[in-house]
Amino acid sequence: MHIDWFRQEIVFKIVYYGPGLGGKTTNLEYLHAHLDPALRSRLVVLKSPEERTLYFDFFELALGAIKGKKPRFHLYTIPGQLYYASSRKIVLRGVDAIVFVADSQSARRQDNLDSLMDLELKLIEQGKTLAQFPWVLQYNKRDLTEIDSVDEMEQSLNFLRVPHYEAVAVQGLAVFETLRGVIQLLLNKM
Ligand SMILES: Nc1nc2c(ncn2[C@@H]2O[C@H](COP(=O)(O)OP(=O)(O)OP(=O)(O)O)[C@@H](O)[C@H]2O)c(=O)[nH]1
Ligand SMILES: [Mg+2]
Repeated sequence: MHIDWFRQEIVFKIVYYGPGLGGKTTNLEYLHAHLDPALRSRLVVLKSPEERTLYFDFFELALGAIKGKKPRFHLYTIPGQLYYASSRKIVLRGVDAIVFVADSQSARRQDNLDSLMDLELKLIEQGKTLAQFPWVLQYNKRDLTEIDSVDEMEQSLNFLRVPHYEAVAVQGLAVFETLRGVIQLLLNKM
């Protein structure tokens, strides 16, 4: 979080984290397409020809007012592919809250865990830890057939009992709920 004194604004950074192809960019694209254009900036999407995030995606969302200051939320995604570790580290710098987008497909179980571990290690480098940080879990791709049950995903990933959302990001299901949930946690923590 930082305060922009000139613009009288509080700026929060929310990062969508998770394994490659889990649906992070899809979440941001859906939010951006369905928000009032007056409340949001242009969407910056940096994709490879194969539609994979190269560096990050980003847009800014403006909401209400807190004690005379206008909160701005900077929403970012990270590139999930393994070899973009340095981009992930840079995007995660100064993060205030996280949406972890897990891929519900059973074949991705280990990738979800690896990504969550990678996130924890990067937070520790910043002197933070998941146990004391506002974050939520999104179990995405609930529309597919070869998926783990929500109970199984809870057992595997939600050892800290954070709020979780069952989503189908391509259809926009639970995409706004997830964002509302993480903003709520973040503001409660303030
Ligand atoms: N069936 C299904 N497909 C989805 C869902 N959400 C996203 N997808 C698809 O999954 C693929 C990957 O989605 P992205 O949003 O690009 O994934 P990402 O997490 O940004 O991936 P990286 O940028 O590589 O880290 C795309 O083809 C999406 O259309 C979902 O809920 N259900
Ligand atoms: Mg992406």
